[in-house]
Parts: sequence; structure tokens; C-alpha cells
Amino acid sequence: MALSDIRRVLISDSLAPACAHILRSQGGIEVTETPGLSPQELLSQIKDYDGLIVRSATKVTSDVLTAGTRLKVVGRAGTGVDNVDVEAASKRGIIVMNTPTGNSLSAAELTCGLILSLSRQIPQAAASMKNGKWDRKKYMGSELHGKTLGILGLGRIGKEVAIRMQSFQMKTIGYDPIIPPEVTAEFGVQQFPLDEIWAQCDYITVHTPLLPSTTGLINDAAFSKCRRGVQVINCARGGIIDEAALLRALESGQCGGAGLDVFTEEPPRDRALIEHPLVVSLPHLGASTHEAQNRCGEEIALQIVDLVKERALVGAVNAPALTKAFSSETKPWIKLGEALGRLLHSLLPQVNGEIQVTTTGGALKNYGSFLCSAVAIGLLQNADKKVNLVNACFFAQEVGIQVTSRYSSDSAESRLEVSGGGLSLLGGLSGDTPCLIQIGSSPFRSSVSLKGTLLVWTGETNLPKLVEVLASAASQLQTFHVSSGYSVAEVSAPLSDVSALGSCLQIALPA
Ligand code: 9EZ
Repeated sequence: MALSDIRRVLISDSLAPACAHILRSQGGIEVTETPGLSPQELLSQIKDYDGLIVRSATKVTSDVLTAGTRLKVVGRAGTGVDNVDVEAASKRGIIVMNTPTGNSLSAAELTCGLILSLSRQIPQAAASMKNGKWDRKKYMGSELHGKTLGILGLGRIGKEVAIRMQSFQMKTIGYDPIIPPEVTAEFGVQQFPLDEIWAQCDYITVHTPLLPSTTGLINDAAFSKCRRGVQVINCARGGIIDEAALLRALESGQCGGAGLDVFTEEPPRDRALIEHPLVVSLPHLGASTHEAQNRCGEEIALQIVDLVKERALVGAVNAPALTKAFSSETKPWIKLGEALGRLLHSLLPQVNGEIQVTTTGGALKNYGSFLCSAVAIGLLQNADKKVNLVNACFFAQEVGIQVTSRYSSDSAESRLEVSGGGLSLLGGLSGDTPCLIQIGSSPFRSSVSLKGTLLVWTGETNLPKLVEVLASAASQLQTFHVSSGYSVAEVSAPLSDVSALGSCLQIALPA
């Protein structure tokens, strides 16, 4: 049931042999490789597997994820997760991971290849030779030396393109909304506001994800701000350069050439761009190198082995909460979050609306997001669902609970407070053991270990009665804690009936 319990993995696309080898030899995983499985075959076989690894051919639909009742992880050997229904996976608590870096050098090299192809019309000239021609006038080109290359998106791929094209003495400028100018300056890219990029460039290449904000990043308005004859390259995702706008710009001469490895529809049915003489197009070959395929196959396997061994969660795209949940520093805080969530649910079974998770102490500053998920797991303890750190907040939302976090610098001590329904629980760690420090405004004289079976009372406790009930249930009293409003007993075995103990709640926590 644990997300790391991965015994059988299906590889349903053609992947580098290193992938299965690593899963078997390092992860002790049973691997089935069946490239070319039909959607029906995949639907009928997926129920036997804990993990599914794909490249681009397999479409991991909501139906596949539903049929995969054992599935805990879907791995994509490559950049992006276009062929995986990530939202459906998240709802089912299935981790989706990819290998964002394995293809970077191949994508960057292909981009450089297209820039060189455009500058001298190499593909067109080569094709004319094959057609028996010797056309030396038609293929007069331009040097890259001294020209300006605009790079939109300055992550790993944009950076590698910059470094390579600098060796042709191109001036490299660019824009990225996230990567700071000081960082890109170190690899020789001066950043400008997007608006100031267009008019400076002889070539523009895009290296962004496909998002609403980057769809049509190069559109009619952008082309109109460019130099006449600007050349554009898209080896990233179809649609970042608006295809209709590109065709208009090519026809008017505003665009002097385009290198395209990706299309909004693949394969493209609309052939207008592909047939244009100034367009060099490729059938999505960015990642098609032996090295990139080996790297991605190896990386996805190593990431799954790390998950199996609970060493780390690398490359997950839908589990920000989980990514940090694998370190030994965070695991006890997750246990605390779950325990406080469960305690709050036990004290206030009908609690809903906003549940606020407050962290204090520098060490917990960035823990808010996944501690929300941990608290949500605790709150949903009795829900009849497969709740985990991937989908807990989603299920909480469904039953009208919003778990939100904030960080407070009020205290230097590492503390986790969970408040909702007018009640607040304050917890911390004693070593690696989650502890309850305070309920409401009344601290316990010594904090309560949140493990095993707890009995919680509001107000007075009839101790002789407790001793009697415990004795008849062969359960021992291990600790007893009182605050001004609550009493908590830790007992060695659960009681079948607590009704004799007044307003007493029994709460079962992990050992
Ligand atoms: C947007 C971007 C780059 C860009 C890059 C990334 C989220 N995001 N947006 C416009 N990672 C250039 C222009």
C-alpha cells in the first residue's frame, strides 16, 4: 500500500535496456517489457503492476490509471509528461515522474543544427543536389558571426544553446521570468524585458515549457516588433511559435526562415509551413539520440529505485509534498502532521472549512506545503479512500476542507500548530517522536508522545475507574498527562469500550 512498495513494473514502450537492467539489479524489481502494447492490452494487463514506465507512444489515460488498481508510479523517460493524464493520476494518489534533464544536450545540439541549417539553407541546398542541380546563386547565405541570437527560456537547454552558439561569436541575449540575470550573465546571456528583445535579434529560439503564458509567445504582435527577415527556431513544444502567424510572417518576408522540430499537431496534417521553402522541419527529433535515450532510460530507473529504497523522490511532477517527504529530517514532521490531523478529526469529527497549519522555527520555513498534505491525511483517516501525500489535499477539498499553511517567525522553536473548528493543537518533536505540547491554550506539564493508543478526556478523569477498565482489558497505563482542560493517557493496548470512562475518546496512532 505504501507508495514505495513497488515490486512489479511494466515498460510499455521501447526503452534503453539499461532501464530494465537497473530496475532488476538495483531495485530487485520484477520487470516486464512489452513495447507496442495496444491500448486494450495495456488496460487488461496494468492491474498486475505497481509501476508503469513509458516514453512517448503509450497514452496513459484516466482509464489506464483506473484499471491500474495497484499503480503507485508512472515514469516517463523524457522531458514533459504530455502523454500522461497527470490530474487523473494525482486524484488516484499515483506519482508521475519524468526525466527533465536527460534530453537537454540533445535538444540543445539539434537547435544549434537548425540555426546553422537556416543560416546557409543547408537542407534545401542538399536536397537540390540530390535533385541533380548545381544551384550556387540560389543558396547565398549569411554568417552567424556577429549576429544576435535571442533565447526565450534560459533553463538547461537555453543555457547549452547559448554556450554553443557563442563559439560562432554570436551575441546571446534572452529572457526568462524565473532565472535571475546574474545567473544567466555567468553563461554569457544578457537579459532584457521581453519587449526589448524582439528588435535586437537576427535569430530567436524558444526553450520554455508549453503553458498558457508561452502559447503563441511568438505571434503576430511579436513578429511585427522583429527585424525584417528574423529567423525563428522551435525545438521545445509545438505552439510556442504561433503557426498561423509564422506562415503569415514567412509569406510577407517579415520572417526569413524557420527551423521547426515540433508542431501543435503531430504529425501535422496542415502541410503549409512544412512545404514553405524557408522552413526546415523535422519529425520531433530533439530527444532522438542514443545518448539521450540511454540517459532517460537510466534516469527513470534510478528514480524509481530511489523511491523503492525510500532514499529520495526525484523528478516527480505531481507530488511537491512528497518530494521533501523522503529525507530523515522531514519524516518525523510528516508523522506529527498526520497525528495532529488525526487528533483534530477525533476531537472534532465534523470539522470542515479552513484548517490552518502554522509552522515556526527556521527549519520548518519551507515545510508548509507538504505538512498540509500530512495533516490532511490525518483528517481523512476514516475516509473510505486511498489517501496519501499525493492526493490528500484533493480529497480534503472534496469534503469541504481547505488546509492552508503559513510560517510564523514568532517562535524560534520548531513547532507545528494545527487549528480549525475553534480548536488548536500544538506539536513538536522529542527526538524523532511526534509529541503533543498543547491543546487549545492549555499546555501539558510534559508533552504527550503521539504514538500507540491514546485516551483523551475533556475535564475531570475518574482515575480509579480508568485503572479498573484497563485491568479488565489487560491494558496497562503507560503515561498520564494533564493540562488545565484535557487529560491524555497512553495505554498499552486498545480498549473495546470506553463508554465507562466518561467523555473519553480513544485514538489509535502508528506505533
Ligand atoms: C516565458 C518564459 C520564458 C518562461 C520560462 C518558464 C514558466 N516559464 N516561462 C516567456 N520556465 C520566456 C518568455
